[in-house]
Amino acid sequence: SKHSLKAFLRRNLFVLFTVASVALGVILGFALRPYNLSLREIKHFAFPGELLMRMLKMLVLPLIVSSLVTGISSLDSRTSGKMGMRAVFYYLATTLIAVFIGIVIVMIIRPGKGNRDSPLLKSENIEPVQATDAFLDLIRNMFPPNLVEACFKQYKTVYKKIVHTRNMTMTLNLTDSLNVTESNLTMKVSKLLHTIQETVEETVPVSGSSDGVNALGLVVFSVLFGLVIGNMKQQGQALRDFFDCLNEAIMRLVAIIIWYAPVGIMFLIAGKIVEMKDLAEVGGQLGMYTVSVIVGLLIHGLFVLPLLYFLVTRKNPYSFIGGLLQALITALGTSSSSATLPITFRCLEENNHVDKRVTRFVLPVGATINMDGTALYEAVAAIFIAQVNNLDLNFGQILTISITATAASVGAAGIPQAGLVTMVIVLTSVGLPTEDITLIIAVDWFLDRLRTTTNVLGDSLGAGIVEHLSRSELQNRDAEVRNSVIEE
Ligand code: DAS
Repeated sequence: SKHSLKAFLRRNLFVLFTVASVALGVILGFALRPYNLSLREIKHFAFPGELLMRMLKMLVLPLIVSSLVTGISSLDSRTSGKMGMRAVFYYLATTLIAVFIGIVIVMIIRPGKGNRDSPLLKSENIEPVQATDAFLDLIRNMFPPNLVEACFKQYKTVYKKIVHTRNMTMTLNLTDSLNVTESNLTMKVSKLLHTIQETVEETVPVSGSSDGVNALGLVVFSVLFGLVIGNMKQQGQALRDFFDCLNEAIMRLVAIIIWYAPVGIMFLIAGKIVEMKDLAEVGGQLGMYTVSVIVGLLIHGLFVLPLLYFLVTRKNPYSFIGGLLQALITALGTSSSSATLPITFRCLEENNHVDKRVTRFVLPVGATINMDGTALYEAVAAIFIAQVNNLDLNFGQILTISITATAASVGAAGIPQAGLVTMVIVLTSVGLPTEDITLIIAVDWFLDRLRTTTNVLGDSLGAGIVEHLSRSELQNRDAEVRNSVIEE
């Protein structure tokens, strides 16, 4: 019929449009590299991409609050309790599996072995961060003193200690193989400092800027608030309607923004390709480290998670993933699970027809605390840094890394390079030098995109799994609502 053709075109046309925009972005990026644009010119060129990031981030705050409050208050506490338990169990299980895969891969490939042939940073006078203040910072973020603080301040202490970009003195002991001239060296240092500085600004919303949403604090607040107004029967109806309407309005805004997303993604990817360092400079160890992370993410994302989905739902996971392509590509472009959240909602509800009561509940929570890609990445990075320092980790340390990588991924916000920040906890937990984080910054912007895509994939398959496991409760709920309407 006409309608189904329209829906089919809209869904597939969109995905083709978005895939084409990624391909165009890559081509455009490589075409512009020979012009050696300055960082400023690149920023101007990639401006349309920054616009998309800001549009999506603008929606994140109202979307998380309205979808969680609506989702939880529309369920009775027994159902939401059961659904919550299933979701948390799924998150924990898949994150631990991801960490296990990462550790096995990095122990087999051993990227850090051998002499240091890649340009290394030996950075002086950076105070190593204690795991305690990193942990305390995460817990502190969950209980914000006020809603404004809840939304914006994040990672202030931890990140500022890792890289004092402005007054950080670094000496690059480049191996002679790079035959670096003096001027070239200063250019490298300034470019690297600028990159680190940008990472800091992007990840740590310093007091002035307020574009880093503290999703963890928001999720905790919204869950509690949703539970409470869910139990305020008639009295809470007005609020429940308000948040339901707010959620609907946000999703309509998403329907508009989604038309612009492919253009934004094209410029985001092109801008990053123009800016990235020459792969030749990256060096052997970092290259093998990148391969280790990619192999781990592919095994987890393309085999383990789909297999788990199939075992639970007996449905074809790859057709489910087909409906997610728009969200996965947005995650690849924006490297932020939170920013992708509006599109993840739309893909699950419109393409995969997952029950809204499930998506509203599990997606905001999943996008914030369920990060399989990040956990795998942090375990691999920690063991890589140990190998680079010729440290052989014993079983106890590897177990500690597994636990802290899981905890750190829960604490990482869904913003770019958050995984780089919370990795401090993993490193300090086994006594590894936190300043060695600067060893992997050069490839982090690329790996961040891949781990974010894995994070979004894990959250989405999780929604499908939780929906399947909760189908009886949902059907009972539907029956109750129908009966109550008939009674009225
Ligand atoms: N970029 C984060 C996300 O949005 C993941 C990370 O930094 O590890 O999921």
